[in-house]
Amino acid sequence: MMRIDIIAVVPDLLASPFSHSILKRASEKGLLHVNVIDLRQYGIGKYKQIDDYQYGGGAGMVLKPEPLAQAIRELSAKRAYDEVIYLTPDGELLNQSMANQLSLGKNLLLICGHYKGIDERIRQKYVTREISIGDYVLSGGELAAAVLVDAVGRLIPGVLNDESSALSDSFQDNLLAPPVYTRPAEFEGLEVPAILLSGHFAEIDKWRHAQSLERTRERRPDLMEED
Ligand code: 6GU
Repeated sequence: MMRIDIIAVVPDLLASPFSHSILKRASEKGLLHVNVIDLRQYGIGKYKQIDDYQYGGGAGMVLKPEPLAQAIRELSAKRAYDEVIYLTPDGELLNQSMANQLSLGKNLLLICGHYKGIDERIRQKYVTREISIGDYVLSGGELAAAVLVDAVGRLIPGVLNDESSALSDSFQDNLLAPPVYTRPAEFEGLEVPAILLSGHFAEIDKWRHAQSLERTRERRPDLMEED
């Protein structure tokens, strides 16, 4: 059983993503447990303050260190985390090999920022890893956390029905997936490639691999130069 705790500013954004499809099955099978913590419950004073103006001036609020530290300490007292991950656009870019690696862990703690981010000292003292899901800016880390949990959760052994299914994903071997077809054999004048109807499975494997290479060369040549 893998456990993922998520500290969120807008926990409602994480209400539904893990209750459908593959991640729902993962939780029903007891393979993944996702627990969302509302940072507000660690807020300071009568108004449960969690953010504040930034020193030095400038627009945008920053998440105060005390509520985050309190939440992280309380959670860390209950279990040891493999990683404390801060979701941030200036983090390491998420890719399939990171997802593979994270899926081997037991407990993960994810921290979602908001506004201008979190006080730098939380990053220094508590965060072990910083991850971005792409070169664009989201309003908060929650949707990025949902993406990370989906990418990691489906890789937990036993989650996918057909164990080989993750192996044929795009990126699993740094190649994009080949095109796929289902019935009918002819649709709006377009036919399914004859090789797929041939029953020659060795030939079909070769065709698919060639299609993967061609697609990757055309669309993502950068993948072919990696590692
Ligand atoms: Cl992890 N957070 C936010 N706020 N924006 C992002 C991101 C994360 N990754 C890409 N854009």
